[in-house]
Amino acid sequence: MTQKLANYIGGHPHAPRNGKYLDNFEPATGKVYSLIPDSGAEDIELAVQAAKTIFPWWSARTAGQRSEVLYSIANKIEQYASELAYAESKDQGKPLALARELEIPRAIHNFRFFASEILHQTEQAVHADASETLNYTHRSPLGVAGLISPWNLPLYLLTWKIAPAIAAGNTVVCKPSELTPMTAYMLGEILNEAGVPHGVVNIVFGRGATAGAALTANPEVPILSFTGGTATGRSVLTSAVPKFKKTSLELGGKNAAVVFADADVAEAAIQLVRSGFQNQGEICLCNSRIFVEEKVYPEFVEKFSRYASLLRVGNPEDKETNMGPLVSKEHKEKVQSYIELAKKEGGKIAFGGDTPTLSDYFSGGYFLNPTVVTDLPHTARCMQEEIFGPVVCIAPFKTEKEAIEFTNSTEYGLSASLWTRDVSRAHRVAQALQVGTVWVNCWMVRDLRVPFGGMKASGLGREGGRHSLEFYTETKNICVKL
Ligand code: TXE
Repeated sequence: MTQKLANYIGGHPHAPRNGKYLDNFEPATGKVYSLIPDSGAEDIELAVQAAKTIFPWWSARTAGQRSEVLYSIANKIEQYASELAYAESKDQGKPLALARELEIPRAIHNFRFFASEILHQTEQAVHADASETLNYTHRSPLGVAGLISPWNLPLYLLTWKIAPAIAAGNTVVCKPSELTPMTAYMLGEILNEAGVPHGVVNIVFGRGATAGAALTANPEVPILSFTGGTATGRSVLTSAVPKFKKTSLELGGKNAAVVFADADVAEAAIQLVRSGFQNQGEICLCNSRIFVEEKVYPEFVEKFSRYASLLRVGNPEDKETNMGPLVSKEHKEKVQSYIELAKKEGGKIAFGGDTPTLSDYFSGGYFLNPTVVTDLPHTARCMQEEIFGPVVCIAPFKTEKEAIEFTNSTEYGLSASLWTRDVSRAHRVAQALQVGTVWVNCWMVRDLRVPFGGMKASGLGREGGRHSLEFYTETKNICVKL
């Protein structure tokens, strides 16, 4: 009997009102292994009402009381970490080891971080001249927050939204990606075991165009936090604008790495193979373009291609596996179409570009080998458009000015990494890059205390630390005559 998931509304499982379900495929085999609610506007409305009903009570809890609930959620996720990691790997395709090392620990950290952060919030106060008046800020939650998350890091990114939103005193309606529902479904039961009051968190499954669009349009949802593709981000913002909804968008990227000749070329190649192919290249922060100073270009391409060829593609449960399948048949076909385009654009396939040979059990899976493309101009479509898969394009540059120009040449501005031993150049180039995050001689070092988000077509707003708590609250100024 195929497992049927349910929406989690008001602390209880709910079947979709329309009785419809979507097939949920296992990426490693291509087989249907569960069914998810194909929810509509009425399911979203039910969830919004549950969240609205308890909002007055939840928002009246003290920061200390809300902090305790978040710590309890973190502890419960930790208790089920192994089951969640297995579910995540089966549902999204990422290696089980990666789910255990990255995905689940970050979900736990999200709740523990904001459980603490909420206790250290301060307001601003200003005494006017001659102390005749006192101005001070007062922050309050907005109400029901609509949280929409993508399929690549399902639990990590969903909890990155839930934790600050409820810490700040809001209640939430979540719409996870229909491609990877499993860990969000398990989260519902975990929240009940953690003692989260019913209605504070609600989770509705379904497609973006129906359930997602109903959530962004719902008049009783004044704040939206969205993570996903840039095109979808435009639809979300279009829906939010007429009602002036406070909106945070974390969108796509086409992140570049810049390797100068004075860098540790071998170390840069090792780190950039991780950065290009981790989670099958399905992390918005992956470096999918690498610009290398001409002097060391041949050496870098040789090392990078060799290291990429050592990656093990296969069974996500195998602890030796470095890359599992892509998330869906459609996504694999999209990535393959870009590999064909790269060849048409004059690129050379330095490694990969094909599918691995695996046992019959995985014959229906969405596997692709890591692919390295060289010699494309920075203006090529494969160098400009987000592929969001295991495809990395490498090209040479002559000057620092050219490296900056190439990096800034796309519509995106999410992140970049710089590899050089010249400290002044590191700071100078980092400040010239039009991206929200720059890593120097490292990648994906995340600290929740700093602002996170993209520029240009990569997003709107910043979340992280106090930036998240500011986003999930309204700030008023009160002026009192003394
Ligand atoms: O996005 P989609 P995906 C980006 C990544 C890639 C994409 C992958 O770069 O481009 O996300 O995720 C719902 N109204 N980032 O393919 O299709 C949909 O159901 C309301 C960037 O999932 O945009 C899903 O739940 N909702 C990021 C969610 O939106 C709608 C980190 C995302 O779906 C909707 C991770 C609609 N009209 C991935 N249409 C970052 N910058 O941090 C779809 N959805």
